[in-house]
Amino acid sequence: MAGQVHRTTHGPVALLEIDNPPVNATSQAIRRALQDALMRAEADPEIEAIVIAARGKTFVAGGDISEFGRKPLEPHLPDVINRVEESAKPVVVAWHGTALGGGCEIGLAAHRRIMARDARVGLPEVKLGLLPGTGGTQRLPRLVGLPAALDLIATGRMVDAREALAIGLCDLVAGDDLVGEAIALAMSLGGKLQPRLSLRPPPAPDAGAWEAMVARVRAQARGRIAPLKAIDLVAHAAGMPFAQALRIERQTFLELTASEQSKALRHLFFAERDVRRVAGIEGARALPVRAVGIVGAGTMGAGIAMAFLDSGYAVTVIEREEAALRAGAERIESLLQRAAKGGRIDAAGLAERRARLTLATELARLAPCDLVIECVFEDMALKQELLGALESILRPEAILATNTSYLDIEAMADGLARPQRFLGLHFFSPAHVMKLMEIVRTRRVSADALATGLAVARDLGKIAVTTGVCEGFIGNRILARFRAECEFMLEEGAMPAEIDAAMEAFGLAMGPFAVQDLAGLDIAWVRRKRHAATRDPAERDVPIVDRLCERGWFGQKAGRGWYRYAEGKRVRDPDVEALVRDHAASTGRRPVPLPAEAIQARVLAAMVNEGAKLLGEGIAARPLDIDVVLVHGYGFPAWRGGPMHEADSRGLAAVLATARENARRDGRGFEVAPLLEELAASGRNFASLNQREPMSQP
Ligand code: 3H9
Repeated sequence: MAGQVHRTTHGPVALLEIDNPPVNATSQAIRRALQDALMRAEADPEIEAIVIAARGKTFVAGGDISEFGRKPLEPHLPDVINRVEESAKPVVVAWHGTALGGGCEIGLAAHRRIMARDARVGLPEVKLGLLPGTGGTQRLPRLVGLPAALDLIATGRMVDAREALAIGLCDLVAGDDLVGEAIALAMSLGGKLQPRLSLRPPPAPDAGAWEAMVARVRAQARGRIAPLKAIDLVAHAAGMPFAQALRIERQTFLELTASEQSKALRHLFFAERDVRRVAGIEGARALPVRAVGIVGAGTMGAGIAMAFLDSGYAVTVIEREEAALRAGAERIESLLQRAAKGGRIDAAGLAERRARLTLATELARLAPCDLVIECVFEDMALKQELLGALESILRPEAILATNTSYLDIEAMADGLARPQRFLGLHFFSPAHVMKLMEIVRTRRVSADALATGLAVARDLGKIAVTTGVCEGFIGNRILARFRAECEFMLEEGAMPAEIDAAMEAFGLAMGPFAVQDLAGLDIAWVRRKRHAATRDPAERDVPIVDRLCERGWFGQKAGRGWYRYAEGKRVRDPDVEALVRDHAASTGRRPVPLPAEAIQARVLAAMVNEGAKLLGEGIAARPLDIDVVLVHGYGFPAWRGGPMHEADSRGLAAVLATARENARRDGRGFEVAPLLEELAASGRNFASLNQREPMSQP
């Protein structure tokens, strides 16, 4: 990134506008240009005050992430930012768009901050495994107090103009003319030397407020280093000279940029954006989508309807029977009510969403839709019949999609007259909350239809990963291996609680058995029974879950499953553990001790091996696609960057060794992926397959 700083003069005020598309990151060129412009303005006798603003859609969104981890280049941002504060002439910063990280810190060093009404400001470094490195941890507490500063720094959340004004983070919220008002504010300071924030002590916190915030941050850190370090740094603001604390902050920032956690989170940051680059859609044109139809108003259909309503689409929801339609309408209404109660939408937003929603029982009502998604029961014949009927109703250019999780989408496409307009849009439940979507690319789908799917996903604020067709696509296929590996360990001496504890220590929010209890074991049981006849007898299968289901132990809703549940707490169940032990003994396997690291390594190797197969089969285009799916759809810890990144950082030789042991022990389905062998043998890693070109985005 290059970039420049434009200077214009408005009476006695120099307006410095940072210009470095797309997000005005403080690249080396920007740092140098800003430093020069500040020095010149200070030296200019005609100038009494300075305004720093930015061109384009946002103020500075932070340091240039692509520079992190390399040798820092001069001038360093802390020096430029100190120069702002030390300026003999008042400096006003005008925030618009998203003033983040270094962009927020430039503002903190300025003598006044003015903000556009719709702007947001924050220090999101923690989301990259970092902390503010240019005074943010020291100046913010002096402005808003220690607990509020720790909250913002440790969560990385952005605040809007209203909140920023309320907590003292900005001095003024502008009307329609941000820059004009910033200039007027600068003029009003009369060229007088302004007090420096760094010389002001932070306000003393209310009793207990700091301790309460520290406790919250510790509880939410769950394996992440940066939030814990934030506690120490922010605390320094109260008890240490500014310059000394600033040196520690900088040192911490540099250490964190070199940490595995930050490398993983930065990998993920770019991966989340790279998934939009998809091969084969060069020159494709996305169909403009305004009206969306959804067939099936169960949990999934209702959630999808809500997602589209939230993003401004006209939504028509169809159910065959009146009773089912009423139930679906209630589901959507309760989602709307919940959003309103939680303050996410106001009364006008609620009314306006309701007005955009149509509920009907006749498929013909979908005729004007640009996109129709079927979310009916997972039954191939039912879906095929429905898709055929839809095709005869819709305009030829409209896009038809299925939300199936497991069924063969190619077989669905076979029955269609226009398979090129048909694709899979696999939402995750709850669909209006979960960020991830898998866009399933059939053999015959057109580039335009694919581009439409990607564009719609982006508009919904989703992170969409393109996948080929196979049972389970990327996510559920890996999940199946992950779960199977966990169940195998039950036959080898580990208890559900031990496996869950190991995986929670690895960073999953919930272990696999606790998750099954939450989701309900009965659904998986129905599937198991359906597949029983066709299951490959050579495949290793652990039937313990059948024993639980036969007893009605369907999980949390039944009060017991893999665990017992009493008063909302999960506790180990001696009956289940006896069942596990009996079954393990019946297999004739000798129990082996399975320490947490061994459990984690086996599970990771199973996931990575399956990921390598998906890559080899061309189902997943790049390792980064797999990482994004697992992190955003399956709770894989973001700070490990996803399974493929984690494999790279552990070293593929070690992962391969475990995958070989898995293959030897677990047999069919766990054969070592040729790609994993190949990469390890040639000393390469998965990152080497994450080429960014020649991919394009719609
Ligand atoms: C920091 O500031 C540390 C300091 O304390 C100390 C420094 C010494 N750098 O997300 P989008 C690219 S840490 C480089 O699609 P949106 C992005 O990759 C930083 N590149 O747009 C993408 O490229 P491409 C703290 C960046 O409108 C393009 O810009 N700041 C950076 O949906 C558009 O991005 C953050 O953590 C960057 N900082 O969202 C903010 N930011 O088109 C990180 C973006 O080639 N950024 N790019 O794929 C964001 O949260 C969002 O990008 C933002 C815009 C909300 C700004």
